[in-house]
Amino acid sequence: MHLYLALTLQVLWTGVCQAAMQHYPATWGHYDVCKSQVYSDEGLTWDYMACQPEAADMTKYLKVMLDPPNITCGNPPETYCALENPYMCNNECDASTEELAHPPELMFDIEGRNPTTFWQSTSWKRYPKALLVNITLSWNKTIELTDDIVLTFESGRPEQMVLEKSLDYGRTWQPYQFYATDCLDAFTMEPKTVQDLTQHTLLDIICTEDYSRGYVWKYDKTVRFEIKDRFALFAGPRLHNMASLYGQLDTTKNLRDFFTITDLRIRLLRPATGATMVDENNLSRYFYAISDIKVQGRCKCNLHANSCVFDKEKLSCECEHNTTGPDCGRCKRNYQGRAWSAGSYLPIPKGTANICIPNNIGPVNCECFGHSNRCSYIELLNTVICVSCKHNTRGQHCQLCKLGFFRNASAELDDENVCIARVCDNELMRCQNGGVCISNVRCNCPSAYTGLLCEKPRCESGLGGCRGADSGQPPLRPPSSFGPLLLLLGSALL
Ligand SMILES: [Ca+2]
Repeated sequence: MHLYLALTLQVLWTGVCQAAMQHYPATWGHYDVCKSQVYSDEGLTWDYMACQPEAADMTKYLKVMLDPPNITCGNPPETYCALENPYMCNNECDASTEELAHPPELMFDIEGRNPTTFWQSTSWKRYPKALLVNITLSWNKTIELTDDIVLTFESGRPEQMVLEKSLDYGRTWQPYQFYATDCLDAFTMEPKTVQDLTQHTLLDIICTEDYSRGYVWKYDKTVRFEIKDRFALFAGPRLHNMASLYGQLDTTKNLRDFFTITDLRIRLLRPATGATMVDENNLSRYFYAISDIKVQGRCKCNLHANSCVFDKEKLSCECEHNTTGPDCGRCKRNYQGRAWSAGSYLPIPKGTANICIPNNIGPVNCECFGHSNRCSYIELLNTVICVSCKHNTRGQHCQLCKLGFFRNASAELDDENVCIARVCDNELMRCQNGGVCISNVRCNCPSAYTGLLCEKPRCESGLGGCRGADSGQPPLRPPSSFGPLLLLLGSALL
């Protein structure tokens, strides 16, 4: 029997997390512990489990870059007009005055203040030349998105924009979603919404008019990339079946990659104009302003770490399972006894850790005769043992029977019935009244006795030995070795 000490360890782990950097309330359950100590037949050992860091606010760890670099307003100072009222031009931007400056970091500060703080671009002075701005968010680390990306625009939402992602630190880019008041006109794409997607089309890149159409900026300022709606295609409407999503993520690399990024790029292509015609006489009405960007995610550690540290401006996983690298993406030196592989989400709730094992262990022998599919590496003994042997088995390879169970001589080692609770045993003389134990399964009783252990006298007419069985009294029990003799004697006397 294994005694799990996971709870104690979790407490210890929490301490480690806090010391390292971050610890967030568990929201997704499971996978928060990489290993726990277990008592097995071989003594105190480690049991390894797939694990991952908690989801967190990832905007704390990014670098933001604007292109063109001088696109932020205020140098030289400018005066802006309200989009809905060209005669209301009291909005000043001056980079040299803190209260009037709108630098990029104001997209990531804590909101809730009044008035809101925001980044703002220069105005559309060079109309009709397009007012283009790229905002690049870089983590220098692969992260997995866990919630919607939400951009909050302080003036109108852009009439055209593209959200892009990179998986290779900004070398190559792919679109995530197109946004336009008119998708056909802007990108020659049919307008769609996330609700049009199915499990089969989840990876399709769509153009949506949901976040651009209609001039209602006062009420709706957000532009979203809907992560949770996409998750829900597998996990159900309230994400109640994450196991199903995890199962898909385990087996479908494209799906995993879809939610994985190292960088995001917001390409602003055309600001809100509020009307069909751009007012060329008052271009100070047209600009971009973003007050908040939300990116929730977690460090990608390939299910080999449950914490991630931010040190020297860089995120990296605190790798377990003898793995290493910023994403725990390879085996440590001297632990390359088998090919690296990511931990697996399945089976729920523990997943399979797929730990790296030492070089000198020889061929990996997670051989458990079909009584377990999980092995644990014991560093002290430099050996791999089966964990959680089923079918009443135990031992390094589940090759022994648990206490109280006996080897079924008629079954092979990989038979589910290899260990059975037993009836008898010749050494302990458990068969009574001279019975003989046959293959530990049954007692071969002398003719005058019956019962599992030959404990009952046989109640045949003319035999007086089972008197008590009829009267409800306990039968008279002669000493077992004399039983047959006395019975013979009794019958001779009658
Ligand atoms: Ca802000």
